[in-house]
Amino acid sequence: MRAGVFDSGVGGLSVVRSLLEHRLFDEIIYYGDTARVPYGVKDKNTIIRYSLEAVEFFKNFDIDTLICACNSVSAYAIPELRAKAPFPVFGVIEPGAIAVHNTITNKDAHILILGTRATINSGKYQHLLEGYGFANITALAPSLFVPIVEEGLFNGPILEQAMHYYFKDLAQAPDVIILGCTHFPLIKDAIGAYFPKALLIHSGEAIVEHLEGHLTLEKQKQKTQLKLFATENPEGLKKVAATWLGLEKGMLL
Ligand code: DGN
Repeated sequence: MRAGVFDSGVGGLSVVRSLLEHRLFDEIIYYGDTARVPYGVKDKNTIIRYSLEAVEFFKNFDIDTLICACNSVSAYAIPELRAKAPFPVFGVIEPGAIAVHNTITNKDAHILILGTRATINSGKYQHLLEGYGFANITALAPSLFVPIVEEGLFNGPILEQAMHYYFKDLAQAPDVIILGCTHFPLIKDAIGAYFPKALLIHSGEAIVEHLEGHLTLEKQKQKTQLKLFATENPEGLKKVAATWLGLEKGMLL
């Protein structure tokens, strides 16, 4: 099976990492819109327009399914993409909310959603979680985390200060944290150390579980082959992939 993975930039590689670990696909075609990142500060219509262009890109490949790794895309564009795409399309928000629903039985648990401004303003996570009966929800858009991750500062004083800046006014420590942005799984250890009692929900792991329930997938014996495309600076994307994914020889096509 061949999957397409779409993201606004390099961040979606955090989802690819989970897909590689679980060996769900023979091949993954990754398309990062690095020329127009970030999507998280753009409005709904722009995000939909850019995402439809990604569908056109993937029509050139014989993919069996498209995974939108980007939470901002998942927040706004899934119905439009499903209407236009000749392959099944999955976003990461619904799987993330389902993962909370399946794991947490206490409806009073304090759930902290972290995402881009677009994701948080869409209210999509909040709406789904409220539908599952959760009432104690806080949604935050810690925008500075994105450039901090892109600088490779996965721990240390700058990240510590940023976490303090965003988290210091929380009235209650969270029981669950949704890492609702492609970049945040890369700083999950630091966020987990800040809130040691919280359960962290990672989009990559949540989508793997969701896909296993929705597609007929057989665990591949061979390692997944990866093809990387970017709308700007594909070499930069390959470099980040080498660091984030720990790619072995022969995996990159
Ligand atoms: N990929 C985006 C997301 O998950 O919402 C984060 C990067 C961005 O476009 N701001």
